[in-house]
Amino acid sequence: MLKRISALVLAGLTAMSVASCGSGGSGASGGSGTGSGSGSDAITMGFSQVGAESGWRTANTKSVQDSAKNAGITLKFSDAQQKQENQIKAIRSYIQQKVDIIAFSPVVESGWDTVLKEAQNAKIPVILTDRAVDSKDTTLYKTFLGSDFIEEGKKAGQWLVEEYKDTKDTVNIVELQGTTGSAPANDRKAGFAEVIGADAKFKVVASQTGDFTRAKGKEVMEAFLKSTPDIDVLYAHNDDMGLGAIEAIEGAGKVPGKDIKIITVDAVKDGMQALADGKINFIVECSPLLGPQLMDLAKKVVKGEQVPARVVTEETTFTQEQAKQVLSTRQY
Ligand code: GYE
Repeated sequence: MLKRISALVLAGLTAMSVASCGSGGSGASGGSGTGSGSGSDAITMGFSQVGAESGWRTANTKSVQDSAKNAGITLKFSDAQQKQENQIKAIRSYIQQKVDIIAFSPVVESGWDTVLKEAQNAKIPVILTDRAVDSKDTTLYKTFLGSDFIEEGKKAGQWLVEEYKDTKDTVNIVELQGTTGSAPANDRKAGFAEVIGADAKFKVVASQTGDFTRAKGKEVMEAFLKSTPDIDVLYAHNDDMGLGAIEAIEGAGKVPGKDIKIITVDAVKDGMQALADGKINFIVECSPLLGPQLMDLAKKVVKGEQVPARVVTEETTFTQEQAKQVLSTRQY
């Protein structure tokens, strides 16, 4: 399977220089002795991860850690356990430690301006990875590397439209949303709604967060099954919630993939296995392997080179047949 990364260059936005973080060392590395030595190439990155909520996240963490090692970048890593306050604390501590660059995957979209301003005032550049922020001031970060989540939601919707093209009957859909306020939850919902909204037969009869976890996906699906008769389709914003929901569906004596059709996002191994087994019907891919690009971008930013304001990961989709073919070579 091809996995290509395409860079969309938005001219002009990234022209700001990062004079203080480069090789000069005057003032930037203070006296803390974080490997500044000759001062030139050693880069220390502070990375604040969302948490360990899903298979996707585990693969993403590994990708970041492995790539830092391969790129010779010293990584200070912290896990925020899906809490914004923990991420803000981590970023502040990275500022205090005078790292060369900060990268983070913001758990939710809003509420970052103050801490990003603090980093900017300290002249420490920031890269957003995986998830976006909704800050109006785009000079607060150098670039955003990650998927187009609206597009992912649209792909999920398009499959559904095609699958039900020959019926005029109402299609009752339940939705398991990702973490409330997160970019992937907001955008996967919006992209999906836009596509299915063109035909009134598609009805989202229940929609609730399952926080991107298996346990919550199961719990919420159990509640849906009790409160909502005649569910035709489940749209889960990630594989893990879908896998939890499958347990709930089987527990209720129904057959996942048949009695209730299931669409998920991510395409991690466990999800692909369930797709190949016929329990999931369609998966929209979202690649967690962002580490190598992140390290490349970080090196350029620290050198003061221009980088694209947005780097979009290119992704595909999988049917049950396609899952059977690629399962054995799946990396995550
Ligand atoms: O889809 C989900 C994870 O932000 C793209 O977060 C990521 C999402 C991913 O927990 O499984």
